[in-house]
Amino acid sequence: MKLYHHPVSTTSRPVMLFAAEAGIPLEVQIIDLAAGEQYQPAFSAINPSHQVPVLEDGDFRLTESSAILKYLADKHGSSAYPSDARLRARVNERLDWFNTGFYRDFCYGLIYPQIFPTMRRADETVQAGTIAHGREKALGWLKVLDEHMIGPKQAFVCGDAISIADYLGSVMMLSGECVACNMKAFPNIARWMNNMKALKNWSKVNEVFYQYMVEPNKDKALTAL
Ligand SMILES: N[C@@H](CCC(=O)N[C@@H](CS)C(=O)NCC(=O)O)C(=O)O
Repeated sequence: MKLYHHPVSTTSRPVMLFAAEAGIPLEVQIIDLAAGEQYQPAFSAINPSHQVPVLEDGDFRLTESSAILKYLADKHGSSAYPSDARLRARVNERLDWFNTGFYRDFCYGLIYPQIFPTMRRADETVQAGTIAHGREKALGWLKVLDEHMIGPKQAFVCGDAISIADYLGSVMMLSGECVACNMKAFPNIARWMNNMKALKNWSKVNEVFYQYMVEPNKDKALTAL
């Protein structure tokens, strides 16, 4: 199987991490997003949405990080995507929760407009409003995640067993380090993130993210939580 990805991409790293942890061999091809390779004809033919990740399994092509995680987990009979209907529905619920409101407000609202020049709003008032709105909404989502989804007892977002929702959600959560988010107010999230950071392949998969997204921003006065 082949994965088109980018080592910094928030939606590619969960797939890379899960595949590495589950021992799923992937041939990988980096699409240089910074150089606009996703808009070149060769990749546009692979994904007309111009986004990574994309998985190819023979003549079967699949986009969307959540769909790819489910497919890989199913294909390998991984316990990270249980077959029991209710357990699976819970994992799907968490995946959708991370991928919609949380990702939109935490990453695209609070963080990305501050660290990606292309996502910065041209008008300063609009920029400030976008960040303030994203921050306020993200605080609400984080409270739900901390108190209701993880809570004081669970190790992971669906219970004590790791699931593919943890892979997707933790990589999104890690984006908070770009603006130096302090997780003191969210002790259960902090504990969960430590569980994820203890995975054997965590550091290797997130190495380039730290190099290109955390390091260059660390001395800037950015809005965090
Ligand atoms: N919903 C998609 C989102 C994928 C996505 O946003 N990919 C970004 C990188 S994190 C991308 O390829 N961006 C390139 C572009 O939009 O130009 C998924 O979950 O896979």
